[in-house]
Amino acid sequence: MLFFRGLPVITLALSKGRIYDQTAPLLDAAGVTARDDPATSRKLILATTRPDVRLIIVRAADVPTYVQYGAADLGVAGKDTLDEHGGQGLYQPIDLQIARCRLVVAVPEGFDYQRAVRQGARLRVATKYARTAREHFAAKGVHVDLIKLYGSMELAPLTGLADAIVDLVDTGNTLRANRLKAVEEIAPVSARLIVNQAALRVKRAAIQPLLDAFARAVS
Ligand code: PRT
Ligand code: MG
Repeated sequence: MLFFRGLPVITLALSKGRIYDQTAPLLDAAGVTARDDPATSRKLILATTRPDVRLIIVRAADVPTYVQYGAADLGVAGKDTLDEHGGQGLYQPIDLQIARCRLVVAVPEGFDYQRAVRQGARLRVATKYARTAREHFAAKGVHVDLIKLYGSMELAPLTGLADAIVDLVDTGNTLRANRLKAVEEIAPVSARLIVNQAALRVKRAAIQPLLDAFARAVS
């Protein structure tokens, strides 16, 4: 365990972009402000105005992993990435209600998805959310071949790689720009504060006030 003048150091994992941008005001309200801006700095460990609190910058999908193994005590992760990770070892005390969007099934505008499902067609589905997609289609009794992608899922149906995608939608502009339509909502998504379960037991005195400050900043 890391200490600063007798206080345990608290490490919070965040991803650059919308998660960082929308978490920063909540952190400010909790008295924690980064000393560098991750949008311009190349540092991956950021000191804050609280000498016992530091931020680490990781890929969005890696946040649950850092917290699961205790490399970070806390993190902020979308429900999409948490469901895909599985949530082992994580306590999820607060829905921060930021970075909101929806996880959906989308297909080309001209494709009759409901009819394909009724007819028992086997669908090729491209997604980075393989686990969530597999569970969703299994629960519906739809047969799918899943194709794992790491980004730009919208391209898959346009190039013949897949019949459908499972992806996040916010305004719907990206789907429209690529002549796709959402045909099914799998889940609403927002970012959650996550905590390593062991860290919460061992560092409760240090972590609980931060959780309380987050909770106050959200409500
Ligand atoms: O981008 P990178 O490859 O680095 O990683 P990432 O995509 O995992 O991270 P990031 O920062 O893009 O997303 C982090 C989290 O933000 C996600 O895990 C979600 O929980 C949340 N979030 C909220 C979103 C969106 N809204 C969103 N609109 N993540 C992605 N998008 C993308 C979506 O994938 C699609 O390509 O934006 C596009 C759709 O937006 P609209 O407004 O055109 O519908
Ligand atoms: Mg992205």
